[in-house]
Amino acid sequence: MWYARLFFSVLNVALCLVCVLAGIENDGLTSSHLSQERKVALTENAPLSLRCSSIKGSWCLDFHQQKEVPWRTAPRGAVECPDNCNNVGRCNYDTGYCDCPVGWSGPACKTRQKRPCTNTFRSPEDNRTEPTSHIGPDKRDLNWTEMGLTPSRCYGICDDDFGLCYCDGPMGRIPAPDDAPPGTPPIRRGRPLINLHDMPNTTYDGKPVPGGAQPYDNVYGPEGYCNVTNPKWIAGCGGPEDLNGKYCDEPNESFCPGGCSGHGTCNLGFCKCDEGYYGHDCARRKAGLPLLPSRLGHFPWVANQVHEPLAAMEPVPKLTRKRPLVYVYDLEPMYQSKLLQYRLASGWCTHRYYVKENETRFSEWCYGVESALHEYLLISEHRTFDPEEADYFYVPYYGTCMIWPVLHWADFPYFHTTGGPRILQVINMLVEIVEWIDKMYPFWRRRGGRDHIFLFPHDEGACWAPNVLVNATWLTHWGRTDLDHESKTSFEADNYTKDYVGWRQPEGFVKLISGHPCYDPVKDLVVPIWRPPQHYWRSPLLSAPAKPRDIFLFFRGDVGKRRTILYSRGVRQKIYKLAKDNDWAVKYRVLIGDGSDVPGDYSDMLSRSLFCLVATGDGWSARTEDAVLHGCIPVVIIDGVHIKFETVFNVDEFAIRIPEANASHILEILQAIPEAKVRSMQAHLGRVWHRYRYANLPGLASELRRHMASNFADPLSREAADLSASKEVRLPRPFKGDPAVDDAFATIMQWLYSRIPFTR
Ligand SMILES: *[C@@H]1O[C@H](CO)[C@@H](O)[C@H](O)[C@H]1NC(C)=O
Ligand SMILES: *[C@@H]1O[C@H](CO)[C@@H](O)[C@H](O)[C@H]1NC(C)=O
Ligand SMILES: *[C@@H]1O[C@H](CO)[C@@H](O)[C@H](O)[C@H]1NC(C)=O
Ligand SMILES: *[C@@H]1O[C@H](CO)[C@@H](O)[C@H](O)[C@H]1NC(C)=O
Ligand SMILES: *[C@@H]1O[C@H](CO)[C@@H](O)[C@H](O)[C@H]1NC(C)=O
Ligand SMILES: *[C@@H]1O[C@H](CO)[C@@H](O)[C@H](O)[C@H]1NC(C)=O
Ligand SMILES: *[C@@H]1O[C@H](CO)[C@@H](O)[C@H](O)[C@H]1NC(C)=O
Ligand SMILES: *[C@@H]1O[C@H](CO)[C@@H](O)[C@H](O)[C@H]1NC(C)=O
Ligand SMILES: CC(=O)N[C@H]1CO[C@H](CO)[C@@H](O)[C@@H]1O
Repeated sequence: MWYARLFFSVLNVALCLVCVLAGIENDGLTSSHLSQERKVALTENAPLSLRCSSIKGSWCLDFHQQKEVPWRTAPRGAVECPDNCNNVGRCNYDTGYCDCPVGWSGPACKTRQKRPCTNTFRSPEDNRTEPTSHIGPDKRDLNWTEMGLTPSRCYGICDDDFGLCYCDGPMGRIPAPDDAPPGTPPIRRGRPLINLHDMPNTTYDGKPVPGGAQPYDNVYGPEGYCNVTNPKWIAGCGGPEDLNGKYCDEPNESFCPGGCSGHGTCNLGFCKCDEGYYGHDCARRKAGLPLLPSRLGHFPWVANQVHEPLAAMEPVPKLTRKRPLVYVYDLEPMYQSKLLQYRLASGWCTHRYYVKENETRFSEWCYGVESALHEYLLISEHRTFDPEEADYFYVPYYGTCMIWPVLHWADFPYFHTTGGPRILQVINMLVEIVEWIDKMYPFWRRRGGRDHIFLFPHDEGACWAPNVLVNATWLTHWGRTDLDHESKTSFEADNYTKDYVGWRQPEGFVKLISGHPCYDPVKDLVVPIWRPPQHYWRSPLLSAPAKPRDIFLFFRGDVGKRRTILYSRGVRQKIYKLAKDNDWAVKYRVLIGDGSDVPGDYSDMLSRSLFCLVATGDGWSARTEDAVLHGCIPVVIIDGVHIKFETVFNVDEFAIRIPEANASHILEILQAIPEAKVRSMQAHLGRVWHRYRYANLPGLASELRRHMASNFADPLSREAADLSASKEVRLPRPFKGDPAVDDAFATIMQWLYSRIPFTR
């Protein structure tokens, strides 16, 4: 078998490189269409035959050949808000609505909205709207030693707007006086104490504190973290993104989508706009006022991640532009920016975050598309501020952010109930959002909601989308197609099939969400998962030296060792066991297992793999992306579910599908695939792989170019170049082209263009 020969040749590569070359040549690899691959680099100016190759349907050509529309200057509002939003909120001059930051709510941001640092684990039936606070008027916990292990317990001074704990004492927090004007910053911010493992395990007099982990003195002793400038022990600084430095007491930049456009200041996700600027990214200018230059240039560490929103520019940047035009709602902050403020853990909820020295990191947060797509749209040429010319309305709610680092951290926020599965929070949030949009704007009903876009990045995607959204356009990670679906998660807190009856929803929630499939291949799109550049840094897609694909079949990840059989529909477990019991690693170079079974650099191993297993986890699997981004042929064992972009590419040209019932035959099925077919699949992968990555935000693109340059400088690259100059072809070929061209976002926009007529 040719792959076995290849494998053994590679083992002997040092001895007999020629064997490899000869072996491959003999396999008749010089098919002429393959040798035409990627002679031309992929750039904005590349011919459409290249840019639109390997595509299903005409969406790509249609997009490029459309008649562009005139680019008009943005309309500007001048509707005043009540009482200037109490000088603490942000007035939306289109609607006269006050957007309030944490700590405040109500029509003029005059109502206090507390988030005390306790988690009392209220009974789900407790329908009081105000949490019962155990925080005294001096912001100290009244009885913290008695409450046991809860995430936001404070053993210092509580910031009860954010629900964030700080040190007491000399390095501690001094809140603003009670009678200070709204929004007054604390007298001293202090060092944060947010991790449970930073909590002392005794009181000062030795009484044990359940759940505490640190000796009292580390925190509050004579050389304690909260007591002296240079403590002998340092608490972790992974909390609020805007605190950095060795002792976590130096303020720093934090993520706001679009970086507040250079017309506002970011407060952990909420933009406080400069006078006369408005909108959640401060992009808009009140009518009658002159435009001011964006201040982004004063903050190079922000300016290298985003640029000024093109839609706000006057004069307009170009005479015409391409559709689709997308209006991004300024949502009530509770559905978006307040959730960022409540998350209190950098790297969560966002695709990028700032670390020491204002440096940017791209996050491993697997739901990162939530903030990434949002930020893309804010600065995209497709954005419009004019709802009348908009083809689509994007609703930038942060549902996965709510589920993960916000929910159950403290007593607030909740959506109607504290009980039930955690996805119920997002279900209720979405129902509320539609009511809110419908009250604030006339656009929801105008086209039956069809031109509204909602993103569903959670594990089982839009399976639990409330019925009120059925007409809308869904972008999801989970392409399950059956109508009568049941949740297949192994994680009870995400089980959307098990009903929950609370006092606000005496009829349960299941009837709110049932009757629609998880995804409709006609109106919805399965979009790639966020993968940061470092995740595929050794891929030939980033010009890394193309290596022989000496791993026949690869999977590294959770193989269900500590899971129920529901996990992965049993597929990962089954194949793992087969591989282990039958010694596939040694016999066939099949590497399946978790990190302890299969150690090594993940990106490097994917680059060396011929086939890569794609099986579910609790819902979607990011393995399609991992495979495609490394030029490895995805082997999909997920029945009845579309993989990412299945409706826009002929995925059968570059992916293998095996029925779940046949999972145990995986080896023989793959071994039986003729070599020519494998080569052809690899060649097809080479034409689409760049569309599976998010690469065209300014900071992302430069990070990717940096990886490409350093990979290219790798001495091995020269060896690879020599090899490809010879007859050997290591497919897919290393990528030649610009990361900014035709990435996942561009692909989504191009597809959306083709859908416009159907939303009318
Ligand atoms: C809370 O629930 C009780 C019944 O459990 C009900 O009598 C009461 O009116 C509810 N309170 C509010 C504020 O809705
Ligand atoms: C906490 O302390 C307050 C005030 O001392 C007391 O009223 C309350 O019962 C205590 N709660 C618990 C759960 O110990
Ligand atoms: C450390 O700070 C706490 C809180 O202010 C204080 O009670 C304690 O006396 C201080 N300990 C030392 C050794 O300075
Ligand atoms: C507190 O933690 C320290 C270090 O982990 C440990 O040595 C000590 O025994 C703990 N004290 C209590 C009361 O648990
Ligand atoms: C970080 O931000 C501050 C501005 O507040 C600036 O003075 C400093 O130079 C920045 N540091 C770097 C490394 O960019
Ligand atoms: C969906 O669209 C249909 C047809 O326009 C309309 O009758 C229906 O009310 C819409 N459903 C929802 C939930 O908006
Ligand atoms: C989800 O709920 C359904 C209906 O109650 C049940 O049959 C199924 O076993 C549940 N799944 C999990 C993982 O708990
Ligand atoms: C399962 O695999 C075997 C070969 O391994 C093949 O003969 C059979 O047709 C496959 N069944 C399905 C449903 O694909
Ligand atoms: C904007 C801001 O406050 N930046 C700070 C980030 O952190 C560095 C040191 O950690 C400070 O020097 C900057 O002023």
